[in-house]
Amino acid sequence: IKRNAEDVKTTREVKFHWFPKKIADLDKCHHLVTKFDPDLDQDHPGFTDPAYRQRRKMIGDIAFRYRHGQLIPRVEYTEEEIGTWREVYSTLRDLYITHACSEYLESLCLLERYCGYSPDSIPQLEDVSCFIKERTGFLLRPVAGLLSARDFLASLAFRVFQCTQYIRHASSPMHSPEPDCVHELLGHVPMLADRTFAQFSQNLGLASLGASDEDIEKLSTLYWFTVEYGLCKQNGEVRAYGAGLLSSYGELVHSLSDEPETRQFEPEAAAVQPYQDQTYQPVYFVSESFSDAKEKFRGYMAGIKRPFSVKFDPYTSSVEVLDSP
Ligand code: HBI
Ligand code: FE
Repeated sequence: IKRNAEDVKTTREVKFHWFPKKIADLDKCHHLVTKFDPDLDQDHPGFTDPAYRQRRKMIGDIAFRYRHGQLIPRVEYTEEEIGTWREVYSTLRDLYITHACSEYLESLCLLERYCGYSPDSIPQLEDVSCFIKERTGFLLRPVAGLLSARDFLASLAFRVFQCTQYIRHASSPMHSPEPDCVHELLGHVPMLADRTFAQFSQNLGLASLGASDEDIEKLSTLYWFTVEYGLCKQNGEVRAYGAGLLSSYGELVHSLSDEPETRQFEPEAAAVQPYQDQTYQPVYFVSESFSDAKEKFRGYMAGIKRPFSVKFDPYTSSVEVLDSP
């Protein structure tokens, strides 16, 4: 039987969290977490810089006004902002050759050739969104800061990646406590242009729709150890594919040194592994390949209980909610 999720209440009164059913519903998935916000986090490099905070707010307002289907407004970045981008880009670019996985390197070359990626300008979200749409169907939409895990994961179900548009503080080009456009554009975007990785990301998102708070916590931890800090094997070597690694010089070097512990990727273990959001990870999970990670996740998913199942309809970019058999 097909029905609206609002109607899904059995005699046992199974309740579950609201979730978006169609891509335009993502306009309602905008709940921010203030943990690393420069207005509140005293350790944020921009905390004592009112001009930075105002600029970040101005760029964030674009995201608050944005509605699905609109063009993403362009930002005219300042010389100082472009300087920050240039410094990170040129430093990381050299390291990618030896540290990034082949899927990442391939996409980055395409982004450089066809999408204006270079040390000299910060790519515009609208242009990048058009590019990855053609590769994997993923779209970008602007977001004003760190989003709640539930809202963030829900957008992945619709092949939408919520992307910050402001850049980190100039005093700290190699690190940002919160996501910024360097992290999104250099960390996430090249991977979202890979078909298998895109499918894996969407599956994580679909698993999150209407999930319990405990399951959201597990999926978000899984996301952390794969999409953000994942390593994978390639031609007998270990390479990085996680966006948190590919956008941080220090941790990218650390992750492939012999300092941290590495374990074979198992979703059951990665979903409950305690993680670090203040310093480098002491443990990383290594996947055999993206297909292998995707298959293992499929197995893990089968164990997540929901009183319904969801099916994505790519023609309408909406989810059908179905009774569990
Ligand atoms: N919000 N803007 C933004 N960018 C992210 O990468 C992000 C997020 N919220 C949560 C999140 N990532 C993950 O750590 C998981 O909790 C899903
Ligand atoms: Fe991220």
